[in-house]
Amino acid sequence: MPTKIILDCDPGHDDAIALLLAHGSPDVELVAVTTVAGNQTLEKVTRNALAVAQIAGIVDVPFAAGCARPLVRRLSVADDIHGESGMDGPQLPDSTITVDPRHAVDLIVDTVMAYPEGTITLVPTGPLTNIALAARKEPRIVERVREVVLMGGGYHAGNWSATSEFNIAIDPEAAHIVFNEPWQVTMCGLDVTHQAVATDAVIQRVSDLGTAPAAFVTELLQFFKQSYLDVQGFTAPPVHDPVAVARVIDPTIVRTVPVPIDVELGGSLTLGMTVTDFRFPRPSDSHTHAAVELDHARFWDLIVAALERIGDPATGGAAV
Ligand code: PIR
Ligand code: CA
Repeated sequence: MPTKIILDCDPGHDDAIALLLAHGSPDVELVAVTTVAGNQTLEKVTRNALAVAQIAGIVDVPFAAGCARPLVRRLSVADDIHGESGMDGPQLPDSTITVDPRHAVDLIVDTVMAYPEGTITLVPTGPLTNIALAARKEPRIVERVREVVLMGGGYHAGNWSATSEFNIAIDPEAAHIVFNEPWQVTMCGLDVTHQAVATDAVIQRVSDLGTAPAAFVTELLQFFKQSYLDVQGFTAPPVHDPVAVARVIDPTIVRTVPVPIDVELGGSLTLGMTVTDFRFPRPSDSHTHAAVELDHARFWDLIVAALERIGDPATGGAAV
Protein backbone atom coordinates (compact mmCIF):
# COMPACT_ATOMS: atom_id res chain seq x y z
CA MET A 1 0.00 0.00 0.00
CA PRO A 2 1.49 3.37 -0.98
CA THR A 3 1.89 5.94 1.80
CA LYS A 4 -0.70 8.69 1.53
CA ILE A 5 0.85 12.15 1.63
CA ILE A 6 -0.23 15.77 1.66
CA LEU A 7 2.44 17.92 0.01
CA ASP A 8 2.38 21.47 1.45
CA CYS A 9 4.65 23.52 -0.79
CA ASP A 10 5.73 26.89 -2.20
CA PRO A 11 6.93 26.10 -5.76
CA GLY A 12 9.79 26.86 -6.14
CA HIS A 13 12.07 24.88 -8.48
CA ASP A 14 12.77 22.16 -5.94
CA ASP A 15 9.15 22.04 -4.73
CA ALA A 16 8.12 21.37 -8.33
CA ILE A 17 10.53 18.43 -8.50
CA ALA A 18 9.23 17.16 -5.14
CA LEU A 19 5.71 17.23 -6.59
CA LEU A 20 6.82 15.31 -9.69
CA LEU A 21 8.68 12.76 -7.56
CA ALA A 22 5.57 12.16 -5.45
CA HIS A 23 3.30 11.91 -8.48
CA GLY A 24 5.58 9.51 -10.33
CA SER A 25 6.31 7.15 -7.40
CA PRO A 26 4.23 4.03 -6.78
CA ASP A 27 5.19 4.02 -3.09
CA VAL A 28 3.44 7.29 -2.28
CA GLU A 29 -0.03 8.51 -3.14
CA LEU A 30 -0.67 12.26 -3.31
CA VAL A 31 -4.00 12.86 -1.60
CA ALA A 32 -3.77 16.67 -1.59
CA VAL A 33 -1.41 19.46 -2.57
CA THR A 34 -1.53 22.71 -0.62
CA THR A 35 0.36 25.94 -1.18
CA VAL A 36 1.81 28.52 1.17
CA ALA A 37 3.53 31.87 0.64
CA GLY A 38 7.30 31.49 0.84
CA ASN A 39 9.56 31.41 -2.18
CA GLN A 40 7.10 33.83 -3.77
CA THR A 41 3.66 35.24 -3.02
CA LEU A 42 0.78 32.83 -2.49
CA GLU A 43 -0.71 33.77 -5.85
CA LYS A 44 2.52 32.98 -7.70
CA VAL A 45 3.36 29.72 -5.95
CA THR A 46 -0.21 28.48 -6.43
CA ARG A 47 -0.04 29.28 -10.12
CA ASN A 48 3.27 27.43 -10.30
CA ALA A 49 1.84 24.36 -8.56
CA LEU A 50 -1.02 24.24 -11.07
CA ALA A 51 1.44 24.63 -13.95
CA VAL A 52 3.37 21.58 -12.71
CA ALA A 53 0.11 19.66 -12.43
CA GLN A 54 -0.68 20.58 -16.02
CA ILE A 55 2.73 19.49 -17.30
CA ALA A 56 2.66 16.15 -15.46
CA GLY A 57 -1.03 15.40 -15.89
CA ILE A 58 -1.85 15.45 -12.16
CA VAL A 59 -5.61 15.65 -12.60
CA ASP A 60 -7.13 13.66 -9.76
CA VAL A 61 -5.62 15.45 -6.74
CA PRO A 62 -7.11 18.54 -5.04
CA PHE A 63 -4.86 21.62 -5.01
CA ALA A 64 -5.71 24.30 -2.44
CA ALA A 65 -4.17 27.67 -1.64
CA GLY A 66 -3.35 28.46 1.98
CA CYS A 67 -1.78 31.25 3.97
CA ALA A 68 -0.58 34.37 2.17
CA ARG A 69 1.80 35.44 4.95
CA PRO A 70 3.53 34.11 8.05
CA LEU A 71 1.69 33.98 11.41
CA VAL A 72 3.50 36.92 12.98
CA ARG A 73 6.08 38.34 10.62
CA ARG A 74 5.98 40.02 7.26
CA LEU A 75 6.61 37.81 4.23
CA SER A 76 10.07 37.82 2.67
CA VAL A 77 10.35 35.93 -0.61
CA ALA A 78 13.37 34.13 -2.14
CA ASP A 79 13.27 35.86 -5.52
CA ASP A 80 17.07 36.02 -5.65
CA ILE A 81 17.15 32.23 -6.04
CA HIS A 82 13.77 31.44 -7.61
CA GLY A 83 13.18 34.58 -9.72
CA GLU A 84 10.22 36.88 -10.23
CA SER A 85 7.71 34.09 -10.92
CA GLY A 86 9.05 31.85 -8.14
CA MET A 87 9.87 29.26 -10.80
CA ASP A 88 11.84 31.18 -13.43
CA GLY A 89 13.47 29.36 -16.34
CA PRO A 90 10.94 27.22 -18.21
CA GLN A 91 7.92 28.62 -19.99
CA LEU A 92 4.97 28.04 -17.64
CA PRO A 93 1.77 26.82 -19.30
CA ASP A 94 -1.60 28.21 -18.36
CA SER A 95 -3.23 25.45 -16.40
CA THR A 96 -6.67 24.06 -17.17
CA ILE A 97 -6.55 22.54 -13.69
CA THR A 98 -8.42 24.67 -11.17
CA VAL A 99 -7.77 25.28 -7.53
CA ASP A 100 -10.00 23.67 -4.87
CA PRO A 101 -12.33 26.25 -3.28
CA ARG A 102 -11.30 25.22 0.25
CA HIS A 103 -8.55 26.99 2.19
CA ALA A 104 -5.46 24.76 2.44
CA VAL A 105 -5.83 24.58 6.23
CA ASP A 106 -9.34 23.18 5.82
CA LEU A 107 -8.25 20.75 3.12
CA ILE A 108 -5.46 19.47 5.40
CA VAL A 109 -7.82 19.10 8.37
CA ASP A 110 -10.61 17.51 6.31
CA THR A 111 -8.22 15.04 4.68
CA VAL A 112 -6.50 13.97 7.90
CA MET A 113 -9.86 13.58 9.67
CA ALA A 114 -11.42 11.66 6.75
CA TYR A 115 -8.75 8.96 6.48
CA PRO A 116 -8.10 6.34 9.18
CA GLU A 117 -5.81 7.33 12.03
CA GLY A 118 -2.11 6.90 11.28
CA THR A 119 -2.45 6.86 7.51
CA ILE A 120 -1.67 10.42 6.35
CA THR A 121 1.90 11.73 6.22
CA LEU A 122 2.39 15.49 5.99
CA VAL A 123 5.27 16.59 3.76
CA PRO A 124 5.84 20.34 4.15
CA THR A 125 8.42 21.88 1.81
CA GLY A 126 7.77 25.57 2.50
CA PRO A 127 7.20 27.75 5.56
CA LEU A 128 5.09 25.88 8.14
CA THR A 129 2.23 28.40 8.37
CA ASN A 130 -0.53 26.11 7.02
CA ILE A 131 0.57 23.12 9.10
CA ALA A 132 0.75 25.14 12.33
CA LEU A 133 -2.69 26.64 11.73
CA ALA A 134 -4.15 23.23 10.92
CA ALA A 135 -2.81 21.86 14.23
CA ARG A 136 -4.36 24.80 16.08
CA LYS A 137 -7.67 24.66 14.22
CA GLU A 138 -8.16 20.90 14.71
CA PRO A 139 -5.82 19.61 17.44
CA ARG A 140 -6.93 16.02 16.82
CA ILE A 141 -4.90 15.95 13.59
CA VAL A 142 -1.74 15.76 15.71
CA GLU A 143 -2.48 12.22 16.90
CA ARG A 144 -4.06 11.18 13.61
CA VAL A 145 -1.15 12.10 11.35
CA ARG A 146 1.27 9.23 10.75
CA GLU A 147 4.28 11.57 10.72
CA VAL A 148 5.53 14.93 9.51
CA VAL A 149 8.51 14.71 7.17
CA LEU A 150 9.58 18.22 6.34
CA MET A 151 12.25 20.05 4.40
CA GLY A 152 13.55 22.83 6.59
CA GLY A 153 16.09 23.75 9.20
CA GLY A 154 19.39 22.03 9.79
CA TYR A 155 21.82 21.68 12.67
CA HIS A 156 24.97 22.92 11.02
CA ALA A 157 24.43 26.12 9.07
CA GLY A 158 21.75 28.33 7.57
CA ASN A 159 20.98 29.77 4.17
CA TRP A 160 18.81 32.72 5.23
CA SER A 161 21.03 33.74 8.12
CA ALA A 162 24.22 32.28 9.56
CA THR A 163 22.17 29.88 11.67
CA SER A 164 18.78 29.65 10.00
CA GLU A 165 17.22 28.03 6.99
CA PHE A 166 14.62 29.87 4.86
CA ASN A 167 11.50 27.74 5.52
CA ILE A 168 11.94 28.02 9.28
CA ALA A 169 13.24 31.60 9.34
CA ILE A 170 10.34 32.99 7.28
CA ASP A 171 7.76 31.76 9.81
CA PRO A 172 9.61 30.74 12.98
CA GLU A 173 6.48 30.86 15.15
CA ALA A 174 4.75 28.35 12.86
CA ALA A 175 7.84 26.14 12.91
CA HIS A 176 7.91 26.35 16.71
CA ILE A 177 4.35 25.04 16.82
CA VAL A 178 5.09 22.19 14.41
CA PHE A 179 8.27 21.03 16.18
CA ASN A 180 6.60 21.18 19.61
CA GLU A 181 3.43 19.23 18.89
CA PRO A 182 3.87 15.61 20.04
CA TRP A 183 3.72 14.04 16.56
CA GLN A 184 6.70 12.45 14.85
CA VAL A 185 8.68 15.16 13.03
CA THR A 186 11.57 14.35 10.71
CA MET A 187 13.69 17.34 9.80
CA CYS A 188 15.32 16.99 6.38
CA GLY A 189 17.49 20.07 6.78
CA LEU A 190 20.32 21.67 4.87
CA ASP A 191 22.73 19.09 6.33
CA VAL A 192 21.23 16.50 3.97
CA THR A 193 19.70 18.66 1.25
CA HIS A 194 23.08 20.23 0.52
CA GLN A 195 24.10 16.65 -0.40
CA ALA A 196 21.23 16.49 -2.94
CA VAL A 197 23.12 18.35 -5.62
CA ALA A 198 22.17 18.18 -9.27
CA THR A 199 25.52 17.60 -10.91
CA ASP A 200 25.93 18.07 -14.66
CA ALA A 201 25.73 14.28 -15.00
CA VAL A 202 22.38 14.31 -13.20
CA ILE A 203 21.03 17.12 -15.38
CA GLN A 204 22.16 15.23 -18.50
CA ARG A 205 20.42 12.07 -17.29
CA VAL A 206 17.17 13.96 -16.83
CA SER A 207 17.52 15.69 -20.18
CA ASP A 208 18.16 12.36 -21.95
CA LEU A 209 14.72 11.12 -20.89
CA GLY A 210 13.39 13.20 -23.77
CA THR A 211 9.87 13.80 -22.46
CA ALA A 212 8.15 17.15 -21.96
CA PRO A 213 8.12 16.87 -18.14
CA ALA A 214 11.84 15.91 -18.22
CA ALA A 215 12.59 18.90 -20.45
CA PHE A 216 10.73 21.07 -17.94
CA VAL A 217 12.81 19.67 -15.06
CA THR A 218 16.00 20.17 -17.10
CA GLU A 219 15.13 23.85 -17.54
CA LEU A 220 14.31 24.19 -13.84
CA LEU A 221 17.66 22.65 -12.93
CA GLN A 222 19.58 24.83 -15.40
CA PHE A 223 18.04 28.00 -13.95
CA PHE A 224 18.62 26.75 -10.39
CA LYS A 225 22.23 25.92 -11.20
CA GLN A 226 22.88 29.45 -12.42
CA SER A 227 21.16 31.21 -9.53
CA TYR A 228 22.83 28.98 -6.93
CA LEU A 229 26.17 29.78 -8.53
CA ASP A 230 25.47 33.53 -8.62
CA VAL A 231 23.85 33.85 -5.17
CA GLN A 232 25.55 31.22 -3.01
CA GLY A 233 28.63 30.14 -4.98
CA PHE A 234 27.55 26.49 -5.39
CA THR A 235 28.92 24.72 -8.47
CA ALA A 236 25.94 22.34 -8.48
CA PRO A 237 22.55 23.32 -7.03
CA PRO A 238 21.13 21.52 -3.98
CA VAL A 239 17.63 20.27 -4.79
CA HIS A 240 16.19 20.41 -1.30
CA ASP A 241 12.51 19.52 -1.28
CA PRO A 242 12.46 16.09 -2.99
CA VAL A 243 14.65 14.82 -0.13
CA ALA A 244 11.61 14.86 2.19
CA VAL A 245 9.52 12.96 -0.38
CA ALA A 246 12.38 10.49 -0.92
CA ARG A 247 12.54 9.84 2.82
CA VAL A 248 8.85 8.83 2.75
CA ILE A 249 9.29 6.68 -0.37
CA ASP A 250 12.36 4.86 0.93
CA PRO A 251 13.56 5.63 4.49
CA THR A 252 16.91 3.96 3.77
CA ILE A 253 17.84 6.81 1.38
CA VAL A 254 17.89 9.38 4.19
CA ARG A 255 19.48 8.33 7.48
CA THR A 256 18.01 9.98 10.57
CA VAL A 257 18.76 10.06 14.29
CA PRO A 258 16.20 10.66 17.06
CA VAL A 259 17.34 13.86 18.80
CA PRO A 260 15.53 16.75 20.46
CA ILE A 261 15.02 19.72 18.12
CA ASP A 262 13.51 23.09 19.01
CA VAL A 263 13.10 26.36 17.15
CA GLU A 264 14.75 29.54 18.44
CA LEU A 265 12.27 32.40 18.78
CA GLY A 266 14.21 34.69 21.08
CA GLY A 267 17.72 35.00 19.71
CA SER A 268 18.78 38.18 17.99
CA LEU A 269 21.44 36.36 15.96
CA THR A 270 19.79 32.95 15.88
CA LEU A 271 16.08 33.61 15.20
CA GLY A 272 14.66 30.58 13.38
CA MET A 273 17.56 28.27 14.21
CA THR A 274 16.58 24.62 14.64
CA VAL A 275 18.56 23.88 17.79
CA THR A 276 19.41 20.17 17.72
CA ASP A 277 20.70 18.39 20.81
CA PHE A 278 23.13 15.60 19.91
CA ARG A 279 24.43 15.17 23.46
CA PHE A 280 24.78 11.77 25.00
CA PRO A 281 22.74 10.03 26.29
CA ARG A 282 20.16 10.27 23.50
CA PRO A 283 16.59 10.24 24.80
CA SER A 284 14.88 6.99 23.88
CA ASP A 285 11.54 8.64 23.17
CA SER A 286 12.42 11.65 21.00
CA HIS A 287 9.53 12.61 18.71
CA THR A 288 11.85 14.74 16.59
CA HIS A 289 14.39 13.22 14.21
CA ALA A 290 17.24 14.88 12.34
CA ALA A 291 18.28 13.67 8.90
CA VAL A 292 22.04 13.31 8.77
CA GLU A 293 23.00 11.51 5.56
CA LEU A 294 21.68 11.14 2.01
CA ASP A 295 22.34 8.39 -0.52
CA HIS A 296 22.95 10.70 -3.49
CA ALA A 297 22.90 8.02 -6.21
CA ARG A 298 19.68 6.34 -5.06
CA PHE A 299 18.04 9.74 -4.50
CA TRP A 300 18.53 10.73 -8.14
CA ASP A 301 17.60 7.23 -9.31
CA LEU A 302 14.22 7.75 -7.65
CA ILE A 303 13.67 11.06 -9.43
CA VAL A 304 14.68 9.68 -12.82
CA ALA A 305 12.43 6.65 -12.32
CA ALA A 306 9.51 8.90 -11.37
CA LEU A 307 9.99 10.98 -14.53
CA GLU A 308 10.15 7.77 -16.58
CA ARG A 309 6.85 6.66 -15.09
CA ILE A 310 5.25 10.04 -15.72
CA GLY A 311 6.31 9.80 -19.36
CA ASP A 312 4.75 12.28 -21.75
CA PRO A 313 1.19 12.86 -20.54
CA ALA A 314 0.50 15.49 -23.22
CA THR A 315 1.17 13.09 -26.08
CA GLY A 316 -0.44 10.21 -24.21
CA GLY A 317 1.21 7.14 -22.81
CA ALA A 318 4.01 6.73 -20.33
CA ALA A 319 7.50 5.89 -21.53
CA VAL A 320 7.51 2.65 -19.53
C1 PIR B 1 15.91 27.60 -1.46
C2 PIR B 1 14.75 28.06 -0.83
C3 PIR B 1 14.75 29.34 -0.29
C4 PIR B 1 15.88 30.11 -0.33
C5 PIR B 1 17.05 29.62 -0.93
N1 PIR B 1 18.18 30.38 -0.94
C6 PIR B 1 17.04 28.35 -1.50
C7 PIR B 1 13.51 27.23 -0.64
C8 PIR B 1 13.42 25.82 -1.24
O1 PIR B 1 12.22 25.67 -1.97
C9 PIR B 1 13.44 24.89 -0.04
O2 PIR B 1 12.14 24.46 0.34
C10 PIR B 1 13.97 25.68 1.10
N2 PIR B 1 13.40 27.00 0.82
C11 PIR B 1 15.48 25.67 1.25
O3 PIR B 1 15.90 26.63 2.14
CA1 CA C 1 10.21 24.94 -0.90
